[in-house]
Amino acid sequence: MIKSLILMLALSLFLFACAPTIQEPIDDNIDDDIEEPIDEESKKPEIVFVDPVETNQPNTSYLPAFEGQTRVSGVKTTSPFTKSVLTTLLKEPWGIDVLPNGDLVVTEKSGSLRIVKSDGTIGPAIKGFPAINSNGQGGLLDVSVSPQFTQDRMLYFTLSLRSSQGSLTGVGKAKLSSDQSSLSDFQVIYQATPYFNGVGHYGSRIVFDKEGTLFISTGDRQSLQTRMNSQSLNNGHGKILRINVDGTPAQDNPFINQANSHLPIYAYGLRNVQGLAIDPLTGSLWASEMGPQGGDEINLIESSKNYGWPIISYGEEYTGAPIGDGITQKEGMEQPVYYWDPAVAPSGMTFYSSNVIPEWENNLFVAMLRGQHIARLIIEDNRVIGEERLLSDEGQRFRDVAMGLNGELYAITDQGRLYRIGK
Ligand SMILES: [Ca+2]
Repeated sequence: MIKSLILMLALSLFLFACAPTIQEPIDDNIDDDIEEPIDEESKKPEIVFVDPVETNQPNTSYLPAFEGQTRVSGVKTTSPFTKSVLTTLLKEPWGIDVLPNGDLVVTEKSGSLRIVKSDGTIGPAIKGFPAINSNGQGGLLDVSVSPQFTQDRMLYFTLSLRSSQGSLTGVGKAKLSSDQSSLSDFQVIYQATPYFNGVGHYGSRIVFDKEGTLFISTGDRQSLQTRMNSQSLNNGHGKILRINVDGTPAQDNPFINQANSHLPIYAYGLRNVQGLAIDPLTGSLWASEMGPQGGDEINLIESSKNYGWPIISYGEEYTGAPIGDGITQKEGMEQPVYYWDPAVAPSGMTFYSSNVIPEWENNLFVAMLRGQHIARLIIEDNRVIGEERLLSDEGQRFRDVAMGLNGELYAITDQGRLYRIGK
């Protein structure tokens, strides 16, 4: 009796367990779209949080404006990945981008462009640029491949242009020959005026947004004489600019109708932005900024906004004196999403727009010069929630990092190396 009761109970439990399987085909159409993202998510390993990566004393005693603005939890990549040095033969490379055929375009500061195959084979130095001031921080700086490259073969560059009045950050474009051996018709399309007799803080990243307009970053020219230019709308120093491919200001730029303003300005109050990246999901623009001593920043750049330099900063002068009034917050000025003290000197950056290494998807990778590593930042709701230092054993000053076509990252260093990081 008891035996048959148990049997019946087991049978009904079995049938109950089977029920969802029987019903599945009926629900299939309805559940399809809902279930897919959940499956995707489950492929992503859990984030492994560890101690914050920064263990050195900060230079200043400033407090962050919100929790998670600096020294967030460390994170650790658990998926296997490889790093390899593809070449050590580049000479002071500054900018890197990827052609539609997978070849890499790399600028060298002294004034040449090189095509590098994905196996590390370096092509000859391609010339064809105007007079460049490559002293100090100047030179042939960034490169960006036209979104229509397969049709127009155009490359866009930033470079420090030279004249008798000094130097400035310029933007130029030129056509790469079909055999990839030469550039023709170099044309300067934008100049971040005024000229200044100095060789520092050219900013100088250039990226295309989803509409095919160009964002360019500039610097404050590293002089007390020009520093306040970052706060003024009548010049191209210390800005994010937005222009069309013919050099004209983007038509919905925020100060386009304001008298005496430099029309390409998109955002201002920046010190020296050497990293720009577009979030592939949202299309929003992110910038890395070299602070003074301490106070390096990551900013989410929005039209017309003032990012505070040199009025607010989490850093100090190299003498240890405060910047201006020594304040970190002010009404009408944007807070950085994230900052570092002591300085790591952030340079080029990219979002990881692949799922080849699933836990890296949509993370921001930042090349660090002084910090000598590549930072991996996990960003959620426009806040950094985790930071990892990759390749920190290499002893390299990382200048720029770019996303390859097959889920791999490429990074260049001041010492002349090209790294491949991926599966
Ligand atoms: Ca700022």
